[in-house]
Amino acid sequence: MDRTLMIIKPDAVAKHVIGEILRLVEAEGFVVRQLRMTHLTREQAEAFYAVHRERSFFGELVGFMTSGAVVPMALERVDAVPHLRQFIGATDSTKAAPGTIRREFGTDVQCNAVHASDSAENAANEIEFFFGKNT
Ligand code: FUP
Repeated sequence: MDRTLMIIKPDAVAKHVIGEILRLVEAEGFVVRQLRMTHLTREQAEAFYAVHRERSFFGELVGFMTSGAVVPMALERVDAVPHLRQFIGATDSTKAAPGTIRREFGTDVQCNAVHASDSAENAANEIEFFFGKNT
């Protein structure tokens, strides 16, 4: 079994679809190992997305991710990282495949409902970011 980190972003929290997203993720075979609700500070959002610091959209991304509560969770499944990436769909919700989480619940490239780790190494770091070591 592998673990990955998913975040339900402020747009999806504001749409009251936390439960719907969790239902779909659990039905897909993911087991929720850690979960909490938090409101990121600017410093936390900048640190989480530090790899994008030089990108033109960084300021807007940080503004969006701090605009409301988020729900990070550690999910476990066989092939968790690639499977969840496939299941959430492309970054831009308007281009994500029908049936994916981002297509169903997001609106565009910024308000795309969820984040999912893109590698096993990032998954471990991102789970530690929200839940500490030894999770
Ligand atoms: P992803 O791994 O699919 O979340 O996408 P990226 O790592 O490329 O981007 C991280 C986040 O930056 C996306 F979830 C949304 C945001 N973003 C924008 O707001 N504008 C862009 O043009 C690209 C990404």
